[in-house]
Amino acid sequence: MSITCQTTPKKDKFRMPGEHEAHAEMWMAWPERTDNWRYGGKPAQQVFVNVAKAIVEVTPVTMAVSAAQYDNARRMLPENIRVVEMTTNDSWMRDIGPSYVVNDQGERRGVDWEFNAWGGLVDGLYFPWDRDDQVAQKICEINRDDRYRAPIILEGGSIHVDGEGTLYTTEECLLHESRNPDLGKSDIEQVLADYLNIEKVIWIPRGLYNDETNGHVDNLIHIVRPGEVILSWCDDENDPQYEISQEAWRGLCETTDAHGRQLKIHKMHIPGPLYIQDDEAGGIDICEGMERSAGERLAGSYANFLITNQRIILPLLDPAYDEKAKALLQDLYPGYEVVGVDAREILLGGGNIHCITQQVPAV
Ligand code: KQY
Repeated sequence: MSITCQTTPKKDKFRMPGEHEAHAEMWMAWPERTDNWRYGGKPAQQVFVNVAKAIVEVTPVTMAVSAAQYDNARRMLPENIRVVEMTTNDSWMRDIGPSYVVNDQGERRGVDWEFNAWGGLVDGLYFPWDRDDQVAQKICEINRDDRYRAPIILEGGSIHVDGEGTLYTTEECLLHESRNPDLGKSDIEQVLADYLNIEKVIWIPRGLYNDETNGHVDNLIHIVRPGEVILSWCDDENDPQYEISQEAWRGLCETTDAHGRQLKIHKMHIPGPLYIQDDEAGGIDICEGMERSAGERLAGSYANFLITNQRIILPLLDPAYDEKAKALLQDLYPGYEVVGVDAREILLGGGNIHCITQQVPAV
């Protein structure tokens, strides 16, 4: 049974744990949307398999798959990955799955945000998005977890929490006219405090350059541990990312977290710059919302990695920077295993490994 709670996590003393805390399970969704993934999602499906395999060695994985793709996915995925039939509009589980909260009594509940495909009718990426909006509820039902339906439009990739009261986000996304135009900064902070039980929001002005999500924070930074973050960096003054990273750096240097800690910031150079190549622009259906032409700048970032049960799944995106990114993570996470997965195909769909996964915390 899964009850829809009429209270809030804060009232009920639930909090959202940090990604570095223990996970019971990981959810993903199978790519097949022909206007987002080239060649009917066939190349992307293989990469999703690779990501799932890298995760399942440390955390059980469930893949949500359409009826049409069930046989194919079941055949492509190893038997230790659970495949469940579920209708979705696309495959960005970070954004459509529940943000889980936990309490000190070992209970877990899902927070189910409203979803409008990154901007609804203003600048959303596709229409309709109703099946995606149902995914968090369906996962809570399958997991027998109670659920809160939160009263704002929000995607999981637009927030990072440290589990100790601090939430990071970008103004570009959460204050965008296409999300919650009737709410101001303090209204949004109040909803985040009520539904995730955080005490402080750190607002970063902008997300990664040319990110079609309106600047999701999970493409710009990652929390290493409370009080410590990785920031996507760019040394080239002529690259538009340069000023975005400088601005984020200045803001993060000047602020403190919910515990009054000054932040330790680690710079992680972005790959590339990366662009859609001629041969990568073929095999994809036309769509009004998503720009997939040759020459389009890709929002590539190593910060879009996933932490799960002492393992880091790192997107490999550029031989010129991959090893440096891996070495930095190895250094920052002693005792963790850093596993790289070639992730360009996910990037061509507009996101990366963090965006296609959603953890269920262990309780
Ligand atoms: O960054 C994410 N969390 C999702 C990216 C969505 C891209 C849709 N084409």
